[in-house]
Amino acid sequence: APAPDPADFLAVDRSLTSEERDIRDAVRAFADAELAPNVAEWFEAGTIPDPRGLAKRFGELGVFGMHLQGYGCAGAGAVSYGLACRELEAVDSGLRSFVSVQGSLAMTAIHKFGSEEQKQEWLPRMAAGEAIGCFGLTEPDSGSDPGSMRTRARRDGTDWVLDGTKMWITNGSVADVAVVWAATDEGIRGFLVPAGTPGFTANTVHHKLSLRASITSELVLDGVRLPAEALLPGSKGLGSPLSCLNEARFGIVWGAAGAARACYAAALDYAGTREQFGRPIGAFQLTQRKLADMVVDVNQAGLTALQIGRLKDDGACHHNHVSFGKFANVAAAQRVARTARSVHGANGITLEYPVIRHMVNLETVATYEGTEEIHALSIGQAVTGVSAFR
Ligand code: TGC
Ligand code: FAD
Repeated sequence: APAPDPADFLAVDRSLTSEERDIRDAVRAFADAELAPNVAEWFEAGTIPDPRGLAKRFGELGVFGMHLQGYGCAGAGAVSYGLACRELEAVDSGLRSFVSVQGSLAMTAIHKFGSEEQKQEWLPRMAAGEAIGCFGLTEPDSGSDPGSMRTRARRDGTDWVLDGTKMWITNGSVADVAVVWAATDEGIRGFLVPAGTPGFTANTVHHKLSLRASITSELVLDGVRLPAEALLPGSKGLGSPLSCLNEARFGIVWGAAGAARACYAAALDYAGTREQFGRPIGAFQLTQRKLADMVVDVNQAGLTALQIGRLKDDGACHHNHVSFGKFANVAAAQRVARTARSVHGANGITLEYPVIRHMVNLETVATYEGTEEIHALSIGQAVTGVSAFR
């Protein structure tokens, strides 16, 4: 048998179909050509300078809502979508987030719970990147416990009136439409709030030290009056937004494996060229131990992602499987990023190398879409049958 390939130690690529490999290669080529050369600059600037232009390019690539059927979406399998997320997050978690929020959150909410008119109005344009969506669930006082939200939607005749504040909303200030979750007399329901609706404002969050190549916003809803058609008619209860989160969390399972792979690859490269004490640092036993730890984490994360992807393609993926993957793979990526940074010495704290950018991004990735603790509790509940959330 051939010796292991350092870039794919367990030869996991053998388990992919040729269609899956084609999608992976197309996204990787796009990422190498259009994202990787610019991302450090965007991160340093603390924004994506041309989000509309980038959205169009992602639309042309076909990654927005690529796992959805119809309405201009690609209808790809779960593993294919996961591979796309892995390639994007190998460049930067903020870029995978752009795609996750558009496709897995905003488009998925419309696809699952929208009326036919809402789907026709938004999904084809969002798939093409001509319209940007955001997903407003979190509030200043309601993060891990979204059921405690204070944003309220009340009926006034046939209209709805929304009041409240959403916080930490990716792409909120550049979105054409916000999917806003609000408490009603009938439980939590989703609403489509187009940008420019009177009483609706979005303010960009500044001074982030993580996920800087991503736009994060506060959404303020002050007596926002919406017609009856703004309600997502199929949405009912907290389970509706949570079912969208499963889709985005699935992308993170793969994406974290991509960030880990990129950090390991950078460290392997650096260890082979950087010399101290007259030898490449990769020749020292302690560095080899770091490389061994990293290659194990990267490959185990890849296997975890693939298994969860295969379960999803078979219709056998429970949301606790996704919690397992998010919990395991983000922690693995954090270990790898930190170790890779140490291999780079002083160079590892600069934007010349990708490692510290991934390392600080992963602080966000461990927090959003359910913190490490929330997913630990989901797994704990799954194995004991006892909820320890409250
Ligand atoms: P609980 O009583 O357990 O559940 C309420 C209803 O929802 C059902 N359910 C789920 N359904 C689908 N998928 C899931 N993952 C589900 N988890 C629960 C549940 O069966 C129940 O249904 P029913 O019919 O019995 O009513 O609710 P709880 O209030 O105890 O909360 C459970 C908890 C803590 C797990 C949940 O609230 C949670 O996941 N908290 C974390 C919040 C979170 O992840 N926020 C993310 C915001 S979006 C974001 O971060 C975007 S980042 C950008 C990017 O993705 O790149
Ligand atoms: P809290 O819930 O206040 O948690 C604080 C700490 O307490 C954490 O360590 C947590 O694990 C712990 N904790 C809470 N409850 C328990 C418990 N029961 N047991 C043990 N420990 C517990 N949200 C959106 O809706 N849309 C977006 O597009 C979006 N994008 C984001 C982008 C960025 C850059 C960031 C940072 C966040 C984004 N979020 C978004 C919000 C994100 O989902 C929340 O930050 C996350 O759910 C955690 O909520 P919180 O920050 O309020 O922390």
